[in-house]
Amino acid sequence: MKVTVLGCGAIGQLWLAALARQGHELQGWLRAPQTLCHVNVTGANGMRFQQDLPANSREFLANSDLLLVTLKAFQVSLAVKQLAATLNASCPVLLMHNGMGTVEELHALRQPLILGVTTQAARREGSAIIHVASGITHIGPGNEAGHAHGGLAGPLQHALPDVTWHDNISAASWRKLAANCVINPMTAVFNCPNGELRNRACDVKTVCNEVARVMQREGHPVTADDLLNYVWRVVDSTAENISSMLQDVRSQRHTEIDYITGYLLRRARAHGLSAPANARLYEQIKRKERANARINA
Ligand code: KPL
Repeated sequence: MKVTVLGCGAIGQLWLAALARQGHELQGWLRAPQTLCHVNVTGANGMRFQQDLPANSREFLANSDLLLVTLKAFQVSLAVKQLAATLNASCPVLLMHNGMGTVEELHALRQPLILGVTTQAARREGSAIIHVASGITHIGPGNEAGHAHGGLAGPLQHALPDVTWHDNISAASWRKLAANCVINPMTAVFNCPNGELRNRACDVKTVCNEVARVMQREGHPVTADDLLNYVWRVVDSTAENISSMLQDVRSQRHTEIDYITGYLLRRARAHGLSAPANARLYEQIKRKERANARINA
């Protein structure tokens, strides 16, 4: 396959390295245009991949068989819209980010849209990307045209297992959203690694119960206890992690809160539900974002 990867951060480089090892033709796409994209990944097995791959070629983009988007949620729709005119109308666009809401923003996209939810964990150490833990990547259609692209799961599975195709990706997206609604803002507010949320079990339960109620109204037959158990499994398996939102807050960057808790609150409102614990977390993170924006101004 000929693949363009838009967003060459930790997850983007992980896929670039994995797909390159399988002999696929690759390019990176960087927001500040460059001719080369440096990929430096140490795999979960200790194997290192270090290579300069081509970048930002319009001709390569026009002939790509897949556009894999690994940007932050708030960067996705503008960046995809800017490339869509060059992409072949039949080239699937696979979005892999935390949070939900980009599908709505890309409703007019003519290309097939695929959504990906991954538990692959990677982090940056200096100029290197460390593949911290293997996980599962769930993919499924994000628009009508996306339904025809279940065959993508094969080559992706060979490159970076496990990958599973779902005809309906909504349940997997909502479960990940639930974990992100609890872990990301709480760790950013309390400035702690994920595992320390074990000391705030009561708050975790309250936030999680509100998410479960919204999920039920969205048509997902989840119980509050099942969802809470799932969230604790994610907390425990990522106990040492500094969540992506806490990393963003510490680095005074914009966060994905509008696509995580913000999305949850929009869906709660649509169903006439209130979610006060989530609303409080949303306000606390927005306050941090505003303070950081003032520092950077
Ligand atoms: O997805 C994550 C993130 O940090 O964004 C979790 C699952 C919370 C792991 O840290």
